[in-house]
Amino acid sequence: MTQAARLSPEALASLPPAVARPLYDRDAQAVGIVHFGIGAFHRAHQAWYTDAAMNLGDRDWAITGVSLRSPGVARQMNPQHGLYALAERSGEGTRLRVVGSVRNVLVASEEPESVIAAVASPTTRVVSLTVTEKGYCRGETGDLDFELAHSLSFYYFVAQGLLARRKAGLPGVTLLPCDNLADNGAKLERLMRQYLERHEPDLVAWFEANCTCPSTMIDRIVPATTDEDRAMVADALNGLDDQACVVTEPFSQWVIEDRFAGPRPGWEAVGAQLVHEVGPYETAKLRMLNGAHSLLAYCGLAAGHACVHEAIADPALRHLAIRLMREEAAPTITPAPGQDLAAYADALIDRFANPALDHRLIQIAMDGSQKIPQRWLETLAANARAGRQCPAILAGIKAWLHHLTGANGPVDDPLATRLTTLATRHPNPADTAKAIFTQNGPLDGTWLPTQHDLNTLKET
Ligand code: CS2
Repeated sequence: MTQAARLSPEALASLPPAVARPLYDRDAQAVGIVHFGIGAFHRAHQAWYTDAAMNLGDRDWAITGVSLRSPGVARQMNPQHGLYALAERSGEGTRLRVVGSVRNVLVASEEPESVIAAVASPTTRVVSLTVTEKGYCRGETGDLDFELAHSLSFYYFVAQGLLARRKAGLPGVTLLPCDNLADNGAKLERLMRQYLERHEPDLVAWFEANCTCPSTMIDRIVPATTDEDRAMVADALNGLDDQACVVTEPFSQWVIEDRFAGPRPGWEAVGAQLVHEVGPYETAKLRMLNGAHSLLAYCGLAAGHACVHEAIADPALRHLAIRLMREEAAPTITPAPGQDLAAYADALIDRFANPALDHRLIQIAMDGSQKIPQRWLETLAANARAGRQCPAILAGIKAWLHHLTGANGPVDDPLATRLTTLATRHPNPADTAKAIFTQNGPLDGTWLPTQHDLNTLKET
């Protein structure tokens, strides 16, 4: 059998007319952005916004993607010169666009000097990150865990790149975190400073004077791409093989604190919101969307479902998700002007119900210890201060504790060993909760269960 040809710049002209494609001269664009963590989310979100901005005439914002360890994405994208198709899917059908903003992908473990050179390049003005919650290498106190941040973390490459920029008399960069952490800009700034204080103390003042870390709220549901997705895209591309394609929903949102160290793409012309204060959007998104997602993941798996759209069609789980969003999360959020949290909850239910996305619950269940604090514990703590109970989140916690016993297969979490040991040692979820959320426990700090909470967890 002959191998299908790969998607390539040469193939663009002969794609079916319904497939949108880059409207700019890709080769003529300088690299303006270096992005750490070029997974499916980045390709469906920031790279897509940047491509749209260049389609409107913005220039020189090509992206060099960096994978810290795995060569997988580089092997998918480099043979295609960075091109990939983005499929927006819903009950109404599929829309396809070939995105052209990614120039190349570097694998940091294989070519560290090229990564440093990319950060240090005069045309680079933005260094963005989607490294997942655990990629920030935070210890239990929220400070930088120097051991974790030591080998092959983005901190090293950014620090070396900034050193070279200072030496060459170049301006600083904007460090843009694109991960689901509360107050992600301030957190990144603090952690980066801690790294520099330890490893490059002479650079701290320069970093503070020349770089900024705006906070962002990023939102788009992006299931891991499957072989079926790749086959569907190949069909739509006249049989071309696209190893880097991504499948996502039509919706997307990006709210960015307008605090850049230098030039940036005109993302606001293509739907991003540049605002003074990201907090209300970020808090609503983390506590409502992501909070309900994690609830559906753990409770849905326990009920035998595989995907989000199946879990949300289950009346009991739908009721729990609505309760979490409307009655537990929303009352803890001070909305931004014009932000309607009840309408937001309704829109989220519709997005979860998208029948054309197979968003697997097990994908969301991953890394619970890194996600639960900003998704559930802050809501629990705020409600506790107001004397309110949170039965929906407690149902989620109970299902997470069950997940930690290995009920849904091996636990994928950086704290898996500690958590699974505690979960299997205590037969009763209330005792496991006490051990996990207590002082010096693995999730100490944000929320301490009351006796009433423990009784709720104990009930079957
Ligand atoms: C999900 C998120 O995997 C998860 O934990 O909750 O990735 C979610 O799909 C995105 O944040 C949506 O913007």
